Amino acid sequence: MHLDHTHDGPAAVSADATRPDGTRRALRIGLGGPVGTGKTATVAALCRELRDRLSIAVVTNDIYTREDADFLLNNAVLPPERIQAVETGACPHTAIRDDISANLEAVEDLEDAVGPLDLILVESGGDNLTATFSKGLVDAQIFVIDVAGGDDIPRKGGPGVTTADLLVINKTDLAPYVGSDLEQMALDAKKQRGDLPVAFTSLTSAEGVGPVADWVRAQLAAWTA
Ligand SMILES: Nc1nc2c(ncn2[C@@H]2O[C@H](COP(=O)(O)OP(=O)(O)OP(=O)(O)O)[C@@H](O)[C@H]2O)c(=O)[nH]1
Ligand SMILES: [Mg+2]
Repeated sequence: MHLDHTHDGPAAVSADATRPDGTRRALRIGLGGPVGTGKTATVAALCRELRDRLSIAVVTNDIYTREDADFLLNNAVLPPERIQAVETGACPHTAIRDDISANLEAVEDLEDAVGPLDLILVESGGDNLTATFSKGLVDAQIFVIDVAGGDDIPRKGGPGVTTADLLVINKTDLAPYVGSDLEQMALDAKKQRGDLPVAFTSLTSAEGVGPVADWVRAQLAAWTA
């Protein structure tokens, strides 16, 4: 497992980095990626790892349900008032890229209701390799894939794999069972992403979400600098 630290600050520092009252708003980080790769599990683990030192809130996106928000609530990763669900009703990427109004409203509502916040995590509904967040919604984005989806996914590219500020390759514990070659995945990811960082994670292991949490802390340090 490794994390390449060559890329430090939020890729796009939005012009609207302050709230109407002049205070700095929370850093907004989006998590996207194909269905079932571990986005909600990553959000839950990040909340557990960071919540003692940071003021955090989460927005989840599901197509027809509040399944992911309910998972976070049932697992008590944050108090209920810090978790908001958006039901997209259509392909998830439309709500994070094309018409971001429902998600923007959710992040702004959270800042008003439980702010000041340091960090808002926005989880997209599971989608395909082309799904990315509008820079008007988030300041940085994480793309989560897993080893069980096939070790050729980094090679297949697409904007999530090639341009996300952090690529997470999750479920490394499953690699031996599905015949995925982690070294080849690392080489292919490097070829697609150049110096952009890649984190290999297994949320069932002791190290768990650590590399992603370190990256989030670095983003926050740059945001607040
Ligand atoms: N073995 C293993 N299972 C994992 C890991 N991370 C997540 N899972 C499991 O993978 C399944 C899907 O995880 P989720 O976090 O719900 O995935 P998701 O990307 O949020 O899924 P959608 O929101 O439906 O797209 C769950 O059963 C998790 O417990 C991991 O590192 N290793
Ligand atoms: Mg999810």
